[in-house]
Formats: sequence, C-alpha cells, structure tokens
Amino acid sequence: MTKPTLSGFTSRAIHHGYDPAENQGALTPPMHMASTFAFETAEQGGAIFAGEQQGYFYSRISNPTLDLLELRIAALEGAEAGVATASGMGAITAVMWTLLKAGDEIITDKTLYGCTFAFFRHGLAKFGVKVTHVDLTQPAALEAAMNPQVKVVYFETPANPNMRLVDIAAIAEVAHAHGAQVVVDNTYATPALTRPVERGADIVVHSATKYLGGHGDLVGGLVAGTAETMQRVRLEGLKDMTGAVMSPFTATLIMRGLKTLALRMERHSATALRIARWLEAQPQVAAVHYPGLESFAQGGLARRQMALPGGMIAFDLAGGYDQGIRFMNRLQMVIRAVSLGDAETLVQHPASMTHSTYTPDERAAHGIGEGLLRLSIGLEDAEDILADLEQALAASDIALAA
Ligand code: 4LM
Repeated sequence: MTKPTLSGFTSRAIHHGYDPAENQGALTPPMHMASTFAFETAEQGGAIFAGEQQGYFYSRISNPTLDLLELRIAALEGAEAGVATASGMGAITAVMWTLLKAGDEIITDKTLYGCTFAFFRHGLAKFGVKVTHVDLTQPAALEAAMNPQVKVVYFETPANPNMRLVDIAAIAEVAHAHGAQVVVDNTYATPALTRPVERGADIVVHSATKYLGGHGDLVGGLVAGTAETMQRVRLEGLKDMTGAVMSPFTATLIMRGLKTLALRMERHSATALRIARWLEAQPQVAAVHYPGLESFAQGGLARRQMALPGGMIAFDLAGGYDQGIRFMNRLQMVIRAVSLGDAETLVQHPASMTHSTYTPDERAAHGIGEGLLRLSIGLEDAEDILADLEQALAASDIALAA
C-alpha cells in the first residue's frame, strides 16, 4: 500500500518516513543500537566506503534510526535533509567547521546562548575566523557590515535569554545579496511555531535537548538544510571534525518527543501568555519580555513570524539581582535549573548561569541584564505555576524580606 504524503505538521511528526510493514509490523521504529554494519563481501565494503554504493558502514556517519529522525526534522522544517548530532553545540560546531575557514568572517546577532557565544568568540576566533556581532534586529545594520569575507550570518530568534526577535526573511535578503549563508538557531521557537527555511534561511540548527525532546531526559542536536550542504556537514563537520554523533537511543526519544511537539507548544504558549500577563501586572516586576504581550516591542514581527508566542519568558524584578535571587530561592514547585522546553517549569538567572560565559561588559554590550530572570514555562496546570510564582514574589519583596 502506498503511503500518503501527509500535509499536517503533527501527522508528519508521527508518521513521516516510517512504514510498520517494513519492520515486522512494529508500530514504533526499531532502535538500531549498532556501531558498525556487516558487509556481504569485501568488495561491497570498499564500494560503500568509496560512495559508489549506498549502505551503512559505521554509526558515526549514518545509522537507520538516525536516518529516520533526520528525515523527520527535514520534513518538519521544510528542508531537504537533516543531520543528527550529539548536542545542540555539536550541531552548531559541526555546521561552522564545515562552512568556515581561516580568513572568513561570520556575523552573528548580539544576543546568543552563552556557549554559542563562547564558541564563536573564543573557539572560531582562535582558528582565524573573524567574528563580528551586529544588532540583527536592524537589517540595515547587517547591510552596513557585509563584506566579501562574510560567509555566514547567524542568529537565534527568539534570542536566548532576552527574547529579541530577528526578521528571518529580511536578514536572508541582505545576506544572500552578498553571497553569505544564513544559519538560524530555531531552538526556542521550534518548527511548530517558525520554519526559518520557508522564510529564506539556508540552515537551521537545534538543541534537541529542549522542546524537540521535550522531557528533560536527553542531550541532542539537529541540523536541517539542503541535501548537498547536509552531506557536507555529515562528512566534514560531523564525521571528521567533531565526531559529535547522536546515540540511536537519543534519536528514539526525540522521535517520541516530536509526536507531541505541536500539542506541547500550544500548551506552553497558552500558559506562558497567562503568566506573562500576570507578571506584567505585578508592582515588583519592572519589565516582561514575551512575544505574546501587547507591550512587546516587536509584536508585529512576532505575529508574522511565530504561529504562537512560545513558552519562554524573560523578566526583570524592580529589586534587581538581589530580589531575583530571593525570588528564585522561595519557589517551591518551579525548579531552579538551566535548560528549557521541559514539562517542568524551570527558572534560571542567565548572568550567573547560561550567560556567565560573557564578561559583565560583554553582557552589558549584548543586551543581557544582570538581574534578568528566565522562565521556561512547563506543562503543569497554569494555576499551580501562578500560585508558586505569586508566593515567591511576595516573599521576595524587599519590604517583607527585611
Ligand atoms: C540553556 N541552552 O539556555 P545543547 N542553542 C540554544 C540553546 O539555548 C542551547 C544550545 C544551543 C541551554 C543549556 C543549558 C538556543 C542550550 C546548546 O545544550 O548543546 O544541547 O544546546 O539553558
């Protein structure tokens, strides 16, 4: 029986690329926990190594379980192909080692996840790649910074941790006019809310550790883009330069997570909107950064580019860092932890945690406040999250805490 081509996002997340009839009727795909694959003959092994014949030979290059996950992320991102990696940092580094060489320049947005910033600033720079940070919320600023050495333009949208949005189509237009490739980290939005390739990006990278896995029980990364570029990322950045290969077990867990991704993003978004509105109304809260709020400075772009506003909120308390720490320590259900996109609501302080890889001066220059707090809204009942935030906020009040 021919399998139908599925147009729905969740239908593809559940079915794409898998036929139980080819796997003894097994509803869920088998997990191929094999490091290496047998050749029928020595000649066949040589032909597969030479690329003259299709086939698996070693799981650092490809594996049937990873293949299926790669097909699925490509289908969900609207890309031709995908590559699975050991972590989000594995995805980012494998892509960059593939695309860049000494003498090239990369332009990134000012706000990046802390380890991505450290990789660019200290890792790539050490190997002769010039790294320039530009405010990519202003496409004119990119135009002014472009030059023939720029091979890659890189950004997150929404950006971790301050929720700045970057207009993917506008940036792609400028970058492409100058012959540079656009790489978007889609970890925060996920393809359920934003599909960068459909807006002109060349490559999408993910920390699958977050919403794609969705349950806080794995570390993984994914890349999506053209078949030609993904083959290069696989053979250069992944096979030879990072070796950051994903385990088939992790791939299986991510495929399970993907089945409920759109459902979870709806719930994360609905609860986060409620909480962002509540936070905004509290006298102890100085500012709330959430794409679903009427007060969000880039509201028009948020509505154009994101199907829903997502599950991440950044906010500042009027009492700054000290009140923030008191607030975090008073939380009873909400968990103090980095990472995001889990069923559990998580809170963290970027300046001392995820973005401690920036110096204080760099944080100031890159729009990351010292008192900023980050919430990853989970899947719990909104009333319970609100009740916990409310009691912790009341207890954190400077007047009450004295
Ligand atoms: C965190 N983030 O923010 P792996 N891209 C983005 C991210 O937020 C992260 C990565 C890549 C956090 C981790 C502690 C936008 C990670 C890196 O951790 O290597 O899967 O992804 O809390």
